[in-house]
Amino acid sequence: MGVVNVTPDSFSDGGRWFDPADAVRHGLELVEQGADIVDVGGESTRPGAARVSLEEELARVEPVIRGLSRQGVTVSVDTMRAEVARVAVGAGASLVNDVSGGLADPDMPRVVAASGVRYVVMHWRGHSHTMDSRAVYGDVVAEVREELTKRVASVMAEGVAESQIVLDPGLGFSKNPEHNWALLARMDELAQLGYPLLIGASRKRFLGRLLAGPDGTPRPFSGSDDATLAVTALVARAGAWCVRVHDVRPNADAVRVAAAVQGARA
Ligand code: PMM
Repeated sequence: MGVVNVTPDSFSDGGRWFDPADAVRHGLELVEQGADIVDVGGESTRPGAARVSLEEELARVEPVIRGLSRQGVTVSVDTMRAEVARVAVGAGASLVNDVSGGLADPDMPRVVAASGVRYVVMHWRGHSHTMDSRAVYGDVVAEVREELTKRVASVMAEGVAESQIVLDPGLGFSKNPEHNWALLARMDELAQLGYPLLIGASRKRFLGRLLAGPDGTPRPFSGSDDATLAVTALVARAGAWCVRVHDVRPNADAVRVAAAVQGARA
């Protein structure tokens, strides 16, 4: 999954694809580089980010989703809003990527259920301005598992089918670096829930912290693409269904390597 953030302020690629025509062009480039899905988002989820209005979010994503879908691209919409998901599916999106797992907008599960598209339920504990203060766990993997299980039960009670659901531990969302590493190390325990897993590590702060210089200054996100690639290789080998990344070509190659290694076991 390649990322197109149609925002002026996203953590890692904010402002670069803010014009719809540029965003569509970038999405097509990502497909050319090996993306199976292009994830289009109009609201930044970086820590501390302010929310955008519904109208603004729709104006950002709708033309890009329509433009990419028209060209045969499999499009995902990265949104917490049911109305944006509804319009996006109408414009051709075939996956709803909800970083709140249905918590931010109570109408989301019903809209997803009615649309029949795949639904990424990410582990989430609150909006950007509060999420860092909620990074408190005893056993992060057990708690993320438990909270995701509750979300699954809740969205299924609203009509979402089991076959629509993809789970995501939400790296960096109410998680500090040690939480993210534990979730990656014990991904098998998340896989035991029985749903496909999506992992979004690309250019996140915990990679920059790991790669900090001798004085402790975190490596800027632009220098963490090789570390992203290492995560991709590891999680693809461990059975992840999808990785959400900004720099598609090397990550698509890593996924193919992991598939070849897995295939050679048979
Ligand atoms: N991370 C971001 C945005 N959307 N969606 C899913 N499913 N999983 C993630 O980890 C995720 C996401 C934030 O990343 P960006 O602002 O750098 O694109």
